[in-house]
Amino acid sequence: MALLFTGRNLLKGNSATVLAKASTGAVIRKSSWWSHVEEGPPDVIFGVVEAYNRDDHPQKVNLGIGAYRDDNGKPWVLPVVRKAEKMLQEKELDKEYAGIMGYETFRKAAAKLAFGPQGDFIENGLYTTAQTISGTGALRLAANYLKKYFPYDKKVYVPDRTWGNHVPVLSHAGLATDTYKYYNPNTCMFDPEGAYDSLKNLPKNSLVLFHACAHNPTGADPYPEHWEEISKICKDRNHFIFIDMAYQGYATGDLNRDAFAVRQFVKDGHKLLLTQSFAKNMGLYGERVGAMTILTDSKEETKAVESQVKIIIRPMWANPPINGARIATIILSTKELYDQWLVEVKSMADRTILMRERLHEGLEKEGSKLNWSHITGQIGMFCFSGLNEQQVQRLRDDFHIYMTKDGRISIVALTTKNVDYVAKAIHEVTK
Ligand code: IK2
Repeated sequence: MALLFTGRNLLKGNSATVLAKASTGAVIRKSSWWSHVEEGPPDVIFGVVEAYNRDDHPQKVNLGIGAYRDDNGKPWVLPVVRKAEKMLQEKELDKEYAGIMGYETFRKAAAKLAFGPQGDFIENGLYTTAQTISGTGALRLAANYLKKYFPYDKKVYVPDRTWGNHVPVLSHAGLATDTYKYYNPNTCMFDPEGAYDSLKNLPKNSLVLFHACAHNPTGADPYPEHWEEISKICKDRNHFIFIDMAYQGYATGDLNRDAFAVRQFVKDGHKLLLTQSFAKNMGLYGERVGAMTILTDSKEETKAVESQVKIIIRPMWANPPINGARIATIILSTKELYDQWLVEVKSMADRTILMRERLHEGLEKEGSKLNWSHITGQIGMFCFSGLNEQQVQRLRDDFHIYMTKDGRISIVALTTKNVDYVAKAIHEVTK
């Protein structure tokens, strides 16, 4: 087709679109459809991984991503997961779609795991659980549901310091966000008085997001007595509890202890919304296994809520992935596998706690005069070290040690082989 170029710029700057005229006289676009798209910043967490991968120094250490590593620094597939996979393979299951809400057995098992003895409402049908695309999918589904149906101000109060993806997930669904006081930068621990005060001063009927355990990024968890007080304040103010549990079992090594907050809220009569992830506690990261649960007041309400959850899921991912959910289900519902899983979850938590101790000892051995007690005082996969941006940059430039620039250390990336090197480097940049 002969083209007569007019060379006319339709838009200015780097959004130039040159129009061309075909011999028929019709005006067509000549330049790319996407010349106006500007490159965005890298993801704060995955961006660290990319920078680490580009570094070829033999002693490099990646303390950025929150994914468990064994003492050789290698990803660890839980032996119970391997066993479950073998059992599933022998069943020669089909690859049909799961229902929109996912597998019935998985949904019930996930809810039972979270609520334990506080889960009477499960047998009474006063809840609905959707199988989701891991914890992120659960959060996104929750956000879309709350945006549509939360009856009061559609603003989510998140802890001041929260997982870097919380606000993007919530705001992509159209929810406003704000913060409540959570972390004390002086002690590097949870700030109970600040949190109580903040929660008391939120408008009544606020929508409040909590991390159930192993707070990301701070590793600073409320103690049981703090949760009791938080629950009471939220009840008095009629706040809605939106609780994200991405690390059940991973914090203390005990699935029940880690679910304390969730169960305390239920015990106190909160009809909450819960998101769950099996990425960390079963090591099913890439399998994307998660759940979202909403508690209801009646079976009629359950029916209505579930129907609307389905309506939200259908145009998002239609049906959840089946493989990981089958693995999780067989582990949760087979005694032998479940018992093995408990031991393996605990071993991950124990190695994490040990690495905290070793890092702390290493800094003491180096002769650091700073107070590093928060390294062992915090819990879970991450330590919020208190290192500032310049120190983080020096660790990267001088020692090839990578972490997010807020100073978050993924403790599970430490091993008996690299922990002393990391301690020495941290001491050097904080002298
Ligand atoms: N909620 C919280 C609090 C999380 O920490 C995560 C996982 N984050 O892990 C990556 C990192 O911070 O390095 C999630 C939800 C959701 O995780 P997923 O979608 O993998 O289940």
